[in-house]
Amino acid sequence: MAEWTTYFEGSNPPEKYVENRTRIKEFVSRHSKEGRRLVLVTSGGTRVPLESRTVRFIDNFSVGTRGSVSAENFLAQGYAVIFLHRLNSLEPFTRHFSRVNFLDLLSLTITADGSTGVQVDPQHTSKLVRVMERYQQVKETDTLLSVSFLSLSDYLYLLRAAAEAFSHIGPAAMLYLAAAVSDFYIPHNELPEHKIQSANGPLQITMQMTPKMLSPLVKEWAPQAFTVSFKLETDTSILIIKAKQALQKYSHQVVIANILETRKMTVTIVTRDEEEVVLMSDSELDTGMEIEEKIITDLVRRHQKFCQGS
Ligand code: 9Z3
Repeated sequence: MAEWTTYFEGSNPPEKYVENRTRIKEFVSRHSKEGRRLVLVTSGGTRVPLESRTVRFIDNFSVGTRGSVSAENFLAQGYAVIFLHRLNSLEPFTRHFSRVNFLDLLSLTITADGSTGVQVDPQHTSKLVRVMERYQQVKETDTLLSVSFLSLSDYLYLLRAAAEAFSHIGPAAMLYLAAAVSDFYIPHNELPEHKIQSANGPLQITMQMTPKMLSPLVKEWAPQAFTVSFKLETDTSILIIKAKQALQKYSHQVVIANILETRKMTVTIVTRDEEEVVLMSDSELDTGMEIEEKIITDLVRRHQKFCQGS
């Protein structure tokens, strides 16, 4: 039996799995009938529990900037977006105010008859208007479906559900896998039920390898889709080699290679035939431009070609 089948058999689906799978299917079918391209954007880090009634867990650095900014850019390019993200990580539109206390955006007003109200503080109005205009349009067209995950297994179940929903729409679907997914986990049946006791002394754990889900995703779940994965490294000397190895191993369309510390300044878009370096200049960064705008413009062009060629 394939590693990934064993993984799903040994773990439980997340809460509200059936409802979320139905929401995803309906979203895909509605937008594909309306002639829109669709993209699944995965975002944020997966949590790996150390106990089944989880007190402690292993997590990672990802905050969901890449995914949430990319989702906004896909929406701006006319895509319908399924945003599969880590609970409480950054989300499209609200991310612009994630570090702001929302009460500081408002000020109290007192009218002539003495009644009290609130209004947006003038210094924040123009930014709020810019974000609201885009958000409002997305709400009206209902082009953004947000689904959250917490643990690694939640993520993998929902990834499979979304990829399978895409299997009906062929090359019009893109998978953009920016979530930082743990390579290691402890199988459900090996987890202690209760909180691990420090009285037992130093903790030693053995973790299993997470099955590489890109393999069934490309071969079985959504074989006709345009699939983009990310390769993250901290050692520049192995980054491109690893990205190329991934392309060879899984035979999907694109790997975006990035280094932890420089990921907002530069990435390399790696395909079978070329490596394209995307670079942000200091002046672009100073104006608040984000690298995802360039990445998504490039991918939309490649996806267009892919659809025409299929
Ligand atoms: C990425 O490489 C993303 O660009 C980041 C974005 C996670 C670095 P942030 O959320 O960070 O904006 O803070 N994602 C994929 C990372 C990953 O786990 N890739 C696997 C690997 O490198 C392949 S699936 O082996």
